[in-house]
Amino acid sequence: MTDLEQRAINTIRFLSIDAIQKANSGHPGLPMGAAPMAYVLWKEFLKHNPKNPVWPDRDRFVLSGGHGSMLLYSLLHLTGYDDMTLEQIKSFRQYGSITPGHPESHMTPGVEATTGPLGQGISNSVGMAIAERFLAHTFNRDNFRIVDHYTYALVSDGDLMEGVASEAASLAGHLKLGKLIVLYDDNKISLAAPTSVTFTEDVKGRFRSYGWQVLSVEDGNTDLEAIRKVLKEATTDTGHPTLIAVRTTIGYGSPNKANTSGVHGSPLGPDEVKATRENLRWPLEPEFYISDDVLEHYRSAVEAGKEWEEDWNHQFGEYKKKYPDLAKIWDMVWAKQLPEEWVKTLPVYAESDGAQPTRKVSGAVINAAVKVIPNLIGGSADLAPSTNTYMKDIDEQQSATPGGRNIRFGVREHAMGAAVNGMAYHGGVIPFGGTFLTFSDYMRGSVRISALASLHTIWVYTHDSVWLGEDGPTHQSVEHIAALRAIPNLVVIRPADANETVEAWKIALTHTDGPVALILSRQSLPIIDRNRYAKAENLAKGAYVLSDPDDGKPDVILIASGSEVSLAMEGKKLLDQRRIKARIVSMPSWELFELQPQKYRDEVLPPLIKARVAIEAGVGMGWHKYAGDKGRIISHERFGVSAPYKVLLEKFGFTAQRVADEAEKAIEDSS
Ligand SMILES: Cc1ncc(C[n+]2csc(CCOP(=O)(O)OP(=O)(O)O)c2C)c(N)n1
Ligand SMILES: [Mg+2]
Repeated sequence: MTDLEQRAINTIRFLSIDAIQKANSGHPGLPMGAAPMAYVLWKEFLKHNPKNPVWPDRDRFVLSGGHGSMLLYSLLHLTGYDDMTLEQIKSFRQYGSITPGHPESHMTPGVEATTGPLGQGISNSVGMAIAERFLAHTFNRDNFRIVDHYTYALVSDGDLMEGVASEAASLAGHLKLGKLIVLYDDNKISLAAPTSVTFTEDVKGRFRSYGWQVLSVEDGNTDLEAIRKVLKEATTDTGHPTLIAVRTTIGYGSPNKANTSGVHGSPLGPDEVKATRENLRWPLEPEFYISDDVLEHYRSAVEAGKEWEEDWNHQFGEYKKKYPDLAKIWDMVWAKQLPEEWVKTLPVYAESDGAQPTRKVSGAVINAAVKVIPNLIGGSADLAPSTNTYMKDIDEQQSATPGGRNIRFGVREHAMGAAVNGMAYHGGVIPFGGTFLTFSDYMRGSVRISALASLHTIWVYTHDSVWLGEDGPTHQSVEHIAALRAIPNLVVIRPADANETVEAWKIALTHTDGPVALILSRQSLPIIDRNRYAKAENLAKGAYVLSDPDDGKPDVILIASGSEVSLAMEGKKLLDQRRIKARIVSMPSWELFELQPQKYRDEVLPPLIKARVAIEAGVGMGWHKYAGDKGRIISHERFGVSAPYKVLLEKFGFTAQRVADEAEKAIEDSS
C-alpha cells in the first residue's frame, strides 16, 4: 500500500476516533478495522455523486453494522457530501446534528438506510437489489442502461447472527441477485465477547448453501490488493449474490485494545488515543486532522460523480427521444406520482354486492391498481391465497422473470419487512408486504424502522382479530392493533367494509412520507349502504359520523373500527327500540383522525357528550382517549379460543345486546 493510501485509511480511523472521543461515546472498533475495505470500495468501485446524493442510478452502500456510523460519516465528509461538514463530524451524537449515533436515512444525505438494529441493513440491501433488477428490467432497452448499479452492504458479526439476515440471504440466493455484494467485517469480536463463545458456525459454507458466491480476503488490515481483486470478481456478474468475508482486526492500530470487545463500543480514552496515534504514526495534534493531499485524493469522487451523472443525463436524454412513454413513466415514479385517473380504476361496492371480507376487497383493489400503477410491487410471506395479495396475470419476481411484480417472500416475515423497506429506500417502486396480523410481531423490527425512516411502505395485515376463528389463539390477534398504533408515524387503518377498504388503499398508495398498515378481516363484513349513510371517502379523516339521529342530538356515541362497525349498527337498532338516540362513529384510523383540526374532532366526538361506547375486537388499551372517563369499552383482553367465529362472538360478548346494554350504562354513568 502506498503512503498516501495508508494515510487516507488512517484519516477515516482518526476522524472516527476523535469524533467518538469528543462525544465521549460511540463505537470506534468497526471504523478502525473496516477502514481499508471501505477505502477501496469508495475510492475505486462505488459509483456515486456526492453533489447529488439522490441520483437514481448511484450504487447503494448500506452500513449494516450501523454502530460503526463514524465510518460512514467520515466517508461522506471526505468524498465531498456538502451537508457532512467537519462541524457535523465534530458534533457527532449531539442534539440537532446530522451525525446521530446510528445512521438515519431521513436525516443525513448520503445515508441510504437507517441501521443500527443488527440484521436490518443487510436485509434492506436485498430489497434494494430486487428494486434495482426490477427497474432495470422494466426500463432498460437496447443499449440504454438507465438502471445499472450495485448494492453494497458492509455487515458485522452481529448482522450475520441475526435471524433476519439468514432469511434475507436465503431469499437473495434463491432470487440470484447477482448485483448484491456484501462485505463481511469478519473480526471475530462482538459487543460482549469474542465470537468463539457464541458464533462458531461455518458462515461461508452457510452462504454457499444459500446459493451465494463466497470470496475471502485473508488480511483485510493491510492487503488492499486482495480487497481490490475480490471486489473486481464480485462486480463480474455471476448471477449470484456475493459475500466477501474480510478478515480484519477490530480497533486496528490501538496497541492495547485492538482485537478486544473493549474497543467495540467505547471511546479509546485519551491515553489510548495517544498510543494509537503513535502506533500508526499519526500527528498527535490537531484533532480531526485531514491532510490536503488526502482530502484531494478522496475529493476526486466529486469530479467522477459529476461525470457519471452527466453521462447518465446524456443517455437519458437520448432515451427520452427514443422511448418518450417509458421516460414519462420514469419521471412519474421518481416524482412519487401516480398515473392520472388511477382512482377511477378502483372498484366501488354496493350493498347488494353482499358481505365481503375486507382482505378480499383489498385483493381486488391491488389487482385493479397494479394494472395502472406500473411500479406497485409486493407479495406476502407464503400467504398469497389467504392475504389476497397475489396479482393475477402479473409475472412473478424470479431470476428468470426479473420484471415480475409478484414477490414470493417465502415464510420469512422479518426479511419481507426489511426487503420491502429496502425497496422503498431504493426508490422508484411502491412496495407492499402482507401476512396475518398476528405475525406482524415477527417483522416488527422492520415495521418500526419503516416508520422512523418515513418510508412509503404498505403493510397488508389480514385475519385481524379473534374472529379468524378455528386456527385458534396462536393466530388470533389480540394486542396487535394496539401494538402497531404504539409505533409513531405509522398510520394504522382498519376499514369497516368494502368501500372503506378501497379508501384505505387510496391512503396507502398516496401517503408517501410514512408507512401505512392495513388491518383487514378474514370474515365477511356487510357492505354499508352509502346512499343512506355517510360516504366512505370520510375514511381519510380517520373517523366520521356514519349515522346520526335526525335531530343531531345523540344520547350516546358508539365508536367502532373494522368489523365492529357493523356490530355497532346492530346495537343501534336495539337502542332505537329502546328509544335511545345513538350516533355511530366509524373510526378506522386514530392517526388520521389526530391530524384533523380540533374543530372537526369535536364535531365527531363532541366533548359534552360523555356517554360513549368504543368497540374493537382487541385489547382496549388506548381507547379510553376516545371513550372518555364516563365511556365504556367493549374489547377483548385475553387470548382467544379455537372455535367457529360465530360461537366466539357470543362467548366473547360481541353482541348487539351487549352493545345496547353498555350504551345504556354509559348514559347512566354520565348523567
Ligand atoms: C438487534 C440488535 N441487537 C443488539 C444490538 C446491540 N449491539 C450493537 S453492536 C452489537 C454486536 C457487536 O458485534 P459485531 O456486530 O461483531 O460488531 P463489532 O463489535 O465487530 O463492531 C450488539 C449486540 C443491536 N445494535 N441490534
Ligand atoms: Mg465483530
